[in-house]
Amino acid sequence: MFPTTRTLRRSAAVLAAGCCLALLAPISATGIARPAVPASTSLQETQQEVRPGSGASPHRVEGTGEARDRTAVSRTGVDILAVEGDALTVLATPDQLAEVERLGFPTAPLAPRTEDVPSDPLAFPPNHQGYHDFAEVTSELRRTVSEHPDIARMSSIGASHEGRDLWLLSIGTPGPDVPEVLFTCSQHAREHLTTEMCLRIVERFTDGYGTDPDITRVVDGRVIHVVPVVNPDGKEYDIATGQFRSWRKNRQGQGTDLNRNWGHQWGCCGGSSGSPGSSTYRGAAAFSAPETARVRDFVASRVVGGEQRITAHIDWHTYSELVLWPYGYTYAETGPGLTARDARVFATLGRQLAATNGYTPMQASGLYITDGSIDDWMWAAHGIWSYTFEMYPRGAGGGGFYPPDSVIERETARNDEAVDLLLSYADCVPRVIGETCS
Ligand code: 0X9
Ligand code: ZN
Repeated sequence: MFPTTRTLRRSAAVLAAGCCLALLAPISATGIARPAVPASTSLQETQQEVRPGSGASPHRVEGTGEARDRTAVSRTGVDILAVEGDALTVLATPDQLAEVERLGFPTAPLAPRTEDVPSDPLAFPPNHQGYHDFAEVTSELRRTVSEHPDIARMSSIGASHEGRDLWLLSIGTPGPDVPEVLFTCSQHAREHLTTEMCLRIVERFTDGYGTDPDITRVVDGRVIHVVPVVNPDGKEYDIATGQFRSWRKNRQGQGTDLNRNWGHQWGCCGGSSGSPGSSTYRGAAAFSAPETARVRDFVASRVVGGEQRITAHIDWHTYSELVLWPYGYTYAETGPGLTARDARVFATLGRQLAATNGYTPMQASGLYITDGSIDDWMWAAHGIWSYTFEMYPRGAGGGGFYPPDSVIERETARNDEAVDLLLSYADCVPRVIGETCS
């Protein structure tokens, strides 16, 4: 069994360290040896289940220093695992590689790495037992509300495709003059560190209430909404065999990439795929995934008296250490519903957020074009100042999508200041460029 209490969670790495060394196991994207590239920019991700015999193998793609190059490579259908300097690390089939080469990008094979074999087929593997699976998230949230019934409420905003609850933990007391901030985690199944980020936010703003004056002030003046696992089916599937599957999507059919299923400019611009087997499959229609639809409905429910109470949002991902803002569907800095002033607010606060954690700030399309992503919709549909954070590691060296649990404390704490900063601006985000709000 793995630890469930916070105390145990902190000591899990120590316990696990004595357990197992790496043994041979099926190759997974988890274990892909990505070249360590200094000053790497970022990443993207994969999408498909990676199995021995799937025909996809890890390759380096050179000459991809520009967002347009990365977008072109992405459109061939390869799984982009990392964006580091002028090169991409991808999982690609022979046909995809041929297409990438045809486009003029040199490729080179990379050696796969082996993966740990877990001791418990239902748990996270050794060195990862400090991560919370869905049942542990549920217990942690239940414990939190039982210990803090005065400030914390737990509810389900609906069910996933396979029927799991989409938990919402809300902290603080709503009111007409109380700005609300939303944090969403684990849209992408394998990005388990982000669940831990959401749990940390829950823990910090509940345990600190009444003892830490800064926390108390924030909770008295804001409502904090946290959805720790937007994609519980995918998360469970990723760990169900005890070997990480490098699964990205939800579990509807062949899987929908939830971060391509949102309803602003859905499927518009070559930033997603219409093929169900693709890692960036956008789904049959915008909000065809129950998980995105339920978050959409929750956000809509926060429109009270014609006004959206949620003013700011972070959607947490891994990895590459980036702070991203809308729009992702176009390279243009402005677009319908996003003025030059809005772009200035996004960029100014985005840079300030990145200054707190050392991440690299950029407009989302600076990474590569994505359409149907959550942040574009949050802004366009609700005027919510929405950021996407790509957490640790920066590049291949730190364990990719599966860093050991020993980094959880450090890499989630690293974002405390950014979270606090966003909360501090939630009453008037344009204050960041000197504007006042009525
Ligand atoms: O491709 C994605 O969905 C994100 N990268 S990940 O590796 N976590 O999958 C990046 C999304 C960037 N675009 C927007 N935020 N709009
Ligand atoms: Zn992601």
